[in-house]
Amino acid sequence: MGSLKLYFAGSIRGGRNDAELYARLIEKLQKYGTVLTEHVGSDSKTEELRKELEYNDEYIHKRDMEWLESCDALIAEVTQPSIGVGYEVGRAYAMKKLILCLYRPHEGAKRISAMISGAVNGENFFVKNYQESEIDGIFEEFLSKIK
Ligand code: 6IA
Repeated sequence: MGSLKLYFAGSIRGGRNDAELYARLIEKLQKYGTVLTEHVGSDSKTEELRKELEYNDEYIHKRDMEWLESCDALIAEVTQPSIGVGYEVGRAYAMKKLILCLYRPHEGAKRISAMISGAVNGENFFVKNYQESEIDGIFEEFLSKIK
């Protein structure tokens, strides 16, 4: 296992349609280091409900912002639009973090927000249109940017 600290962002209250995909992406990222936000991947519905009741929103926000501050890179799956993910991306951008937004074009997918695609700068903010079969190479290339 690598030693990077990675923050994975994916929709929770924005809709859990892609939760199982998030879990597979997180598993791949764990090859490179610690994924601080493992809970974004699929948990059972009862487990998610238990966590929602256990932690209040202020606690969740504070803990997630601390994790975001401490991470080496943010990887956000943005296909399922989520206010929380958009907020995390914006906060990470202000922190000058290395950011990869992953977008999966498919029939019925909402177009990616201009606030994401328009923020690409070739330096620390990247957006990648992808299919799941391409993800190993995408992670390899992106994470090689961290020295
Ligand atoms: O607006 P959303 O809920 O879709 O925002 C999702 C994003 O906010 C994720 O990338 C998370 O990092 C963060 N977030 C939102 N809710 C939680 C949460 N809830 N725990 C941790 N991070 C969160 C409690 C546990 C949950 C698995 C049900």
